[in-house]
Order: sequence, then structure tokens, then C-alpha cells
Amino acid sequence: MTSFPVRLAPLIGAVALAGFAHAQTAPQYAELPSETPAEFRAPDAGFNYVKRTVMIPMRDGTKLNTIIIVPKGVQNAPILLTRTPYDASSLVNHADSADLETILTGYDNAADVIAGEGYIRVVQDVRGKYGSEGDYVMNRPLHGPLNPTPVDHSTDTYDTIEWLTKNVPETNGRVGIIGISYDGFLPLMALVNPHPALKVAVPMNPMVDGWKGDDWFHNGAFRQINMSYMLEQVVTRANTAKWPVTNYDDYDMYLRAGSAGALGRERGLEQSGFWNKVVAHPAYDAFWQQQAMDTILARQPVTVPTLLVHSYWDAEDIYGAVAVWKAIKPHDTENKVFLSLGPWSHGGAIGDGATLGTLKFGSDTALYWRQQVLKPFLARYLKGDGSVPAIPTVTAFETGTNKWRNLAAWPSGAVEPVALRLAANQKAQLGGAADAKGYDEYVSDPAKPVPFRQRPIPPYGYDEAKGQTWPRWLVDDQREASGRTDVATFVSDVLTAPVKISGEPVAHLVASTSGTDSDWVVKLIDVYPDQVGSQPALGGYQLMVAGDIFRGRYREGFDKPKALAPNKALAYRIKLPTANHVFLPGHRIMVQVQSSWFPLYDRNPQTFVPNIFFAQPGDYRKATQRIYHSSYVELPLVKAAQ
Ligand code: PG9
Repeated sequence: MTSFPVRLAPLIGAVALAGFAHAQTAPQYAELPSETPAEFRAPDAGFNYVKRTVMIPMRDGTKLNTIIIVPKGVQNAPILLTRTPYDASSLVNHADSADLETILTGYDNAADVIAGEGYIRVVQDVRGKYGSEGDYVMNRPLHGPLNPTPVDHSTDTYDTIEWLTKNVPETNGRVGIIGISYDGFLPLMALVNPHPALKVAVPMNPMVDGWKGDDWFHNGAFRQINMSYMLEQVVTRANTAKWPVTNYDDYDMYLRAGSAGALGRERGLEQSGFWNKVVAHPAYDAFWQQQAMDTILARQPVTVPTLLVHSYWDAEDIYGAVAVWKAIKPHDTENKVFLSLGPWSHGGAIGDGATLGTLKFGSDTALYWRQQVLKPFLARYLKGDGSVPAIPTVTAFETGTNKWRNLAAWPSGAVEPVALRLAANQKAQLGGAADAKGYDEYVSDPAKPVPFRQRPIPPYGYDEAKGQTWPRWLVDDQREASGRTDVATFVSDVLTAPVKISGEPVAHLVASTSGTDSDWVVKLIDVYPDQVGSQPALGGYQLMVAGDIFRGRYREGFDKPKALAPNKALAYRIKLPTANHVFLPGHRIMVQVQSSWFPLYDRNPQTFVPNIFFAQPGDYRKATQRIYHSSYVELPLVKAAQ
């Protein structure tokens, strides 16, 4: 046996490796040629569409991977564009199908409207992702203090539309942009210095302000459940790095990790440039303020017909659509801005809208919206078909009564705020005098934070086969929480008349903590009758109509974190998400208040530390919380249920 001198082993290894590499480039053997052609040209005989994939050059030379789906035989057809960070080719799924509607069943496609209406469908990877060139920056800010480069999603959309209108011969030169979530944020970016060929924008459940109420924080409380996204979406171009799953119940994993910062370090998140920006900006400073799309668009003229879409139970971007509506509608002098509000989860408008969890709406609300709102909206502006009647300014589903309302404004009707008081004896009392002295008390223990839903809580995801029902957690039954000693619960008498609310309830809490920081979670809940004959599972159901969290340190200003004075009754104003709900006779109105919503949000250590991402184990302490009976929830009451 030949023994190699040990000191030569590395050299010998290198030579062997070089030899193997050479073999990889060795010429093909003539007598056994490769069976793979240099380039496969897919035939499309029998297909009802033609698919082209092109690399469109942006003004800085970066080329973006763009898939163009042209229905066979169309001429003078409008283009409907979706730009995405989520892999364009996966949005045009069933790529092996010869049928247009079949392949358009991806994430953002209202396929039954788009395919059936003869639109040219274009889906594009944004800069830095998947098939596109360039550098990726989460929600790439506009050129300016946060982005010194000459390119952003506004310029990339402009350049894309310019190329499409000149290089897709089948088009009528009119382009629309549609998308959900991040893909809904991109149509908002398109509205900044819009290309003249842009004729409609449909931002559905858009990301608008990641700190105030969309994906990253809500009023300063960090949505740590999205840490997996901050890793997978950022650290590789094609999302090949995966967040390891270590627990069937995410509650245990996050609790054992301690702070979000510690978990981030443990899982390599410090290699994500976006994570490092999030950790460096825990407060609502210029980093967040300067990229809030509602404030950006408030400064833009309204020139492009825009249909904003909001879902009442949107677990991801419940803030965005209505925030943009409030920002731009006031200067929409030509009535080009429209709003739809539906009983959906995030993106639910393109799915089956007949039910959501246990809730039934009596009809497929999503199909109704697509056929009666989206379809005519696109036809009128993209096909330039003036014969198609304009859609109502606001189309709002009224939950509780399960009726669609066509409205001229939002909120609509004679909205008159009324106080739902958090009174003694765990009573929620409509109107009446405030009791300034009494309070309810609970102990908030960071070692046992209140689960945001019943455990076990599977990791964030959309795979129902794995029990991942994240998308509909907002309609979970809240009765488990109402029975906990660390949740203050107030409930009204049984209603004898309908109580209708339209708009944003606002919690005016007067609360103290024995600590020096605290989170406050307020949930407005519709309590069903003890028995519901038509649907027994709804007996006593506690349906959250609106709920949100507020990190106490920002009480004096989102950009001014300050310690709380221990055991001092302090006032907090907490806006809750938009509702359009009728509490029916036989129901009761409930308010729950708690100080954690875990593991969706990171725990507040309840002692003031400079940056909660880096709170140490010793910082996490129990606190005694008092909710004073001078607290109330301001309900946007509509006097006469229309
Ligand atoms: N807005 C959605 C999201 C962003 C970040 C984390 C999780 C969800 C979305 O674009 O799907």
C-alpha cells in the first residue's frame, strides 16, 4: 500500500480536485452525444396564449426578468402588470398548462376576471430578486435620503411600462398595475411620477407603513413572527436559505429564545441588511417616516384611477389601504380614487369569500367583488370603454348583517362617536357617566405571555396541511383569552337593538403599570348568543371585530420612547383597525385588555431598556397593571343602520 507523506496531502488533494474539474469541461463523446438540445423552443400549438420571457433594461442598465402572457389572437389589448419580489414565474403557475386562466391562478391573479377579459398579463421580478439583475432592498425606498441611487420602484415601473408599450405589438398602449401585499405596495410606488400609459392601479392589502400598522411593527410592538421572512426574503436572491423549524408550537421556540435580538443572532439574521436596519430603528424615526407610502402619496397629485382594497381581517397589512385612502381622497378632485372593504383575510378578495374560519357570509363576497367591482373598473379605464358605468366610490361589506353597501364616502353615514365605557363589575357600558376612581387589575408575567391564539401555534405559513391557519387567526374565537386572569374583560348587557359601527374605533385607556414600560392590547369583540341554532359552533363565540397593540414607551410620541412612571394612571390613545360591523340584537359587546400578544409580538420586558431587541433576561419582570374605569372605547356609531 503506498503511503503518502502527510505534508503533501493538501497538494495531492488540490491536484485531484483540478483533475475532476477538468473532467467536467471535457469534450462530449461524439459516439454518445448529449440528448439535451442547446436551447429548447417550447411549441404552443393548442395553447390559447403565447408566453414570452424578456429582460427589460432599466435606465441604469439593470435588466428585469419579465414574463408576458398574450392571449392568442388579441389585438389592441390592454396590459395588466404585476411586479413582485416573490418569483414571477411562480405567479404564472401551472406553466405546463395550455390554458390561460389555468396558468393565471397565482398569488395576485383575479384569474376569472383577467383571463376572461382578454388582458395581456405581465409579471415581473423586482430588482434584485429571482430572475432579475440588480441589488435587493426591502420595499426599496424612493430616490432620496433613504436611497441615493437614481433608481427605485417608481423609475423601474416607468421604464417597464415605457418598454412594454413600445415592444408588445398586441397592446392598445394602456397599462394597469395590480397586486396584493408587497405586490400591492408596488402599485402605490407606480403612482409616484406615473407613466402616462398607466391608466389604473389596484393596490390590494398594500404594505404602506411598516412601523405603525403593517408588517414589521404595530404602534412600536415588534412583529417577531416575521423574522423568518426577514431572513428568507433577503439573504439570498431566490429565497433558498430557509428559517429552520424547531418546534411544532412556535410559542415555546420564541419564549426560550428570550428577546427577538437574541433569536436573530442565533439564526444568522445579522447577515440580513434589512434586519440590521430594523434593529437599529426600533422607534418611528426618519427611517420609517420617510418611507411611509400614505404620507408620500399625500404629496402627490391624484392622476391615475386607483382602486384600494382592504380586508377587515387582514393579518398582515391591516393599516395600509385605509391609510392611503385617508391620505389621498381629500385631494381627489376628479373622483379617481375608489375603496373596497371586504370580510376577508389578507388577499382574500381573489379567493373564496363565502366563509372565513367559522364565519359564513351568505354569498361568495370575493366573487361578487371581482365580478361587480374589479371587472367593470378595469374595463372602464383599461379598455377605455366609457359605456361601462363607473363603480361606486366605496363598496363596503357590512359584517353582522352580511350586506354590501355602495357608499359615496368612507366612513359613511351619520357617524356619531359614542363611549363604550370599561366600567366596574367587568361591565362594558354604552354611554353613561365615567367612573374616575375604580379599576380592574391583573398581573402581566413575561414568563407566561398571553398567546395570540390557542396553542399549539404552528410556525408562520400558509400550508393548511401543516395546520398553518395564520391567514385567518384574526377571526379566532377569543373566549380562551377572556377566561385568563391576565386579561381584563368587560362585556355589555345583551343588546336589544342593533349597534352599527363604521370606521376606526379608538381606545382611550387610562392605565397604570408597576413597571416602567408596558404593552397594551385592546380587542373589540362581538359576543354571539349562548346558542346559535343555525350554526351551533357560533354559540358564545367571541369574534374580534377590531384589535391592536400599543407599546407604552411611545405614549408621548412614536419617535420619543420614554419610561413610564410606575403605578401612575396614564392616558393612552390607541386607534383600532377599520370596522363596518353591526352588533345584532341578542349579541353583547366585549372589550378585552391585556399586555402581551405572543409570539406574534415580542415581549415587553416591562422595565424600560434603551432597545427591547437587546433586553437581557433580568429585564423581564412581572408587572401589576390597572385599567381604570375612566377608560373607554370610542365607537364610530352609525345611528340608523341603513
Ligand atoms: N406584506 C406581506 C408580508 C410581508 C412581510 C412579512 C410577511 C408578510 C406580503 O408581502 O406577503
